[in-house]
Amino acid sequence: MSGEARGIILKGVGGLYSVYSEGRQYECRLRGSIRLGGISPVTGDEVFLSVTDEHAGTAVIDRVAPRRNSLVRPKTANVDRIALVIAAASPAPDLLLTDKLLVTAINAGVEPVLVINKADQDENAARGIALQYKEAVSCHIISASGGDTASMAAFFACIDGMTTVLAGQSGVGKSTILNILTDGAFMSTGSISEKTLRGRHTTRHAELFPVSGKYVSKPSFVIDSPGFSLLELGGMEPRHLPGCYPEVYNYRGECRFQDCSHTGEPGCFVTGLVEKGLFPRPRYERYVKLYRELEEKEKNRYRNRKG
Ligand SMILES: Nc1nc2c(ncn2[C@@H]2O[C@H](COP(=O)(O)OP(=O)(O)OP(=O)(O)O)[C@@H](O)[C@H]2O)c(=O)[nH]1
Ligand SMILES: [Mg+2]
Ligand SMILES: [Zn+2]
Repeated sequence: MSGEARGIILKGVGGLYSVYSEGRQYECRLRGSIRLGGISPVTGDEVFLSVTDEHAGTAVIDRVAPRRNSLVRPKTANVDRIALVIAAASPAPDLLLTDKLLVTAINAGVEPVLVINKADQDENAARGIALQYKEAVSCHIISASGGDTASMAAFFACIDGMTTVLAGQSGVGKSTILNILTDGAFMSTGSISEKTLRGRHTTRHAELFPVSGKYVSKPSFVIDSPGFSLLELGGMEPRHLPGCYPEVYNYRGECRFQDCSHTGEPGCFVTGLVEKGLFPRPRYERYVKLYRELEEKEKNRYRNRKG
């Protein structure tokens, strides 16, 4: 290979990037100029590289191609889908975190799917969660450790031909899902996870894997990512929140006030839906909570600017 080649970042750890390009993997560093420019490539980024040693498989990343989209958490770029994975019962599902992840996905233009894993723990709880999100996102109830099922096949069919990032709390089964999709090829290498003191494997870095085999018919990629339990909605303005709730923006224009925040104004169509039991109350209450949080943050930003 000579001149500049195109590749995709599989993972980046401590300034060293693994890049897949033209059928092989290169270990790369960044050219100083990008480092200085403040752009740090992330998993899923398309990059241009110059090979420094073909035999050793080393190269330098010259620049990062413009991104189609990017997510702050998990830190990735150019993904088609984000699969938000939660467990039916354990670890206890954090639905506020799930809501925030949905908001960030929709805001970034990435299509979310909700995967409720570990249905074997509590099938009823899984169904109850799915009901809350019925109008918000497509939902799959699976049991990754329970083998081949129709629901698993339905989930895999919706990520066929896509680049999908698996995201969610630690221990919900993201790596287990990746492992099924890759026939165990990656888990066994131990490269993606580390054993914790309690003997569990926990993922340390976002890493992209090609997927092929019986579950997908087209070239597909999956990014496994470390679990997390905290997420900030960043500098989002409260007025942008309704646009990130399908069950709210599907009814835009129906409220008495055009700029209705749907948090208690008179003549609000959305709260009417809640009263009639058509918008699940717990999800609506979390919406109001997030709205108030964003309002508070906006006030603080304003105060800081003034002071
Ligand atoms: N009961 C049950 N356990 C499961 C299921 N899927 C995965 N597990 C178990 O849940 C534990 C955690 O699974 P992982 O795949 O490592 O979870 P993870 O989301 O990758 O966790 P992090 O890497 O820490 O973010 C493992 O012991 C799995 O065997 C399931 O469907 N049912
Ligand atoms: Mg993992
Ligand atoms: Zn309203």
